[in-house]
Amino acid sequence: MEKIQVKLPEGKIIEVASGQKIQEVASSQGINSNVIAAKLDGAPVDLDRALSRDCSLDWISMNSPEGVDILRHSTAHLMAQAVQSLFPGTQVTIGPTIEDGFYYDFRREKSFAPEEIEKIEARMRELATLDLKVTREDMPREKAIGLFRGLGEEYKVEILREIPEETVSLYRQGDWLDLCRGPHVSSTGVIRAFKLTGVAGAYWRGDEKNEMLQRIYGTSWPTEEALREHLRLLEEAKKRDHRRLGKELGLFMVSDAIGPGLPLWLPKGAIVRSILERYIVDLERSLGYQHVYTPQLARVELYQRSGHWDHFKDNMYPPMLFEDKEELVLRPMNCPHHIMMYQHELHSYRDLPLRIAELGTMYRYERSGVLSGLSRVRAMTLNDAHIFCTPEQIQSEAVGVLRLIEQVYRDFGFTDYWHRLSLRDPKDRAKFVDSDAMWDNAESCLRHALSEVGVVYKEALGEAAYYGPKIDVQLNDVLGHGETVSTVQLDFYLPERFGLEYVDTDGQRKRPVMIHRGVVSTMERMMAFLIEHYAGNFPLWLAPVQVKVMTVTDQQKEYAQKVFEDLTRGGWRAQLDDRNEKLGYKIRQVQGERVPYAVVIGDREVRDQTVSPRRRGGEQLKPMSLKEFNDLLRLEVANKISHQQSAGS
Ligand code: TSB
Ligand code: ZN
Repeated sequence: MEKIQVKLPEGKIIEVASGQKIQEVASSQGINSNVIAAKLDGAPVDLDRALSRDCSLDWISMNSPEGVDILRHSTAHLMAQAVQSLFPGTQVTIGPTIEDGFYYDFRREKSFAPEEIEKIEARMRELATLDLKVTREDMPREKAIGLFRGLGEEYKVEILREIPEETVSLYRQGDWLDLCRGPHVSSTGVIRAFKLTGVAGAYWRGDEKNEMLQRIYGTSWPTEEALREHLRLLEEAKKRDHRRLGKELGLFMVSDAIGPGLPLWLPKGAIVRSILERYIVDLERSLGYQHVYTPQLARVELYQRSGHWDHFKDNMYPPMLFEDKEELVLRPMNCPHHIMMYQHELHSYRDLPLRIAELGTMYRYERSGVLSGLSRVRAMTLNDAHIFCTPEQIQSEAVGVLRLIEQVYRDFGFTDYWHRLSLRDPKDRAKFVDSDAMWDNAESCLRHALSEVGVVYKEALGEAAYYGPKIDVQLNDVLGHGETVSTVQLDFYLPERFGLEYVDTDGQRKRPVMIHRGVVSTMERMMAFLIEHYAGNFPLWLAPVQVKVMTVTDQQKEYAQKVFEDLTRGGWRAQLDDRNEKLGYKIRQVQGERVPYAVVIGDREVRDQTVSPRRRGGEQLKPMSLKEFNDLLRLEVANKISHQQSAGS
């Protein structure tokens, strides 16, 4: 029998008979049961694959990101099998994996009722218990088209028609089969810990002109414990969801009449935003930033010159033509406006670094599918700044921004974040401007800045801005998914495009460098994040309403009114609840509104001219004078203290 050589992950080379399956190699090597697929010369394949030539093997464990993805993909198949066995006539379309799970879109007139979802899940468990073998079969495309047509699967036929390859692969388990590239688990018994998590309508190919399909979402994990923990976090994320809390707490709204991605800030949300804005503007001014105002429109030529038109057009609203000659666009970024301001006068090295900052409102055309509450919108205001500096100043300026970010995160109490060095994809010459030397230089400057601050970072190819590499600070949400909040971007390109100059010490004209940076991100994204981070329990310094004064009975109305007025005059955001309602009811309401302090005025407080504050979490403080209460509030604001969250939330 012919022998072949197989190189194992640790470098060991073994000889096996040609035709041996990877599964057999794995067992002979005592590989543990968490391995659910393998890499054959780097390409992921099923364990059932037979080896026919010298090769190298690598194991894919269920606990690795790649492995869990395969597991989820196989679980999507299991779900489709269950659906088709329970509801004959339902057609399958596509069923990809997504972050933390998978979905499958089905063609069925009716949407799936909750009882039906339960049934599907139960059927999946039965099919998993049967431990059906999952096998792959390669087939000429034409034959596969005939096969699926015979099964009445029109969508698969349509998909197959668009596949360029002459041979396609099918996966079978029991009497069910699907068109799929794989790889998959070797048998359905491997799938143990899963749950169906939701249903939604979805258009075929995501196009609203097409028919509506029924999408079922699910999740799948290597162990029961991992599944349980994920479901717990999902619950927590749901409770904190800024779209739900934003509505419940009256912070912001979206209106269909205005349009998706164009949020409206309600009075309470507007208070939080204005505090946020004042906070960052004051901090930046103290660090030498100069805040400016510039318009949200500009001639389209400005963005042609900056390169946005070539590299960022997909995210820009089309120009508006006025009087047949003047074409204006809504700006997608603020940089060109600040560049014009820099060019307004001749600068010398003494002016640098020049830090031009703005709460700059800008507009981006984001596809409707990616819009989400406040965290991804189409109209937004960025805590933006462009630092114009000499090449020698790059590192200290970048370090300064990284330190500012750390300070801001400390003030907000953010601890779960990480740095990402976002680099271009050198193969993508369209998305990123084309100059190897420039990119290499900029990249090394950012690495130096990161190492000076001493932060560890991950690198991400293809995540750079078109004009240069950046350091993005990713804040994790409850589910551990990071989203870019702060960013520090190094740019040699725009100064070149606009021919920027400064006069150096030797009298020579030189080219400055630009650092684009955002610290608190857009007000929109930051607000979304803050709501979820605090679960709606804003610390005192940010809370839209800080103190609610409430009476027990009408007897205390007069004194309560005085306390309320004193607090308001003292600059506190206070409300008065002197309605003739039960105290328990009023307290429940103030807890629901997540107001940090409730001040209940009873007969004793009237008699002693005191207040008895009660913290959001339920902690009752001793009676104190109004002055003492003021001092306590002032200290809490000064230290940006965040007390525990309310008991019931
Ligand atoms: C920092 N020109 C630079 C600026 O000078 C710039 O615009 N960079 S950006 O494109 O990365 O955007 C800055 C930040 O805005 C991002 O890091 C992100 O936090 C936030 N942001 C981007 N797009 C959106 C959006 N659609 N909705 C909400 N916030 C967004
Ligand atoms: Zn910029």
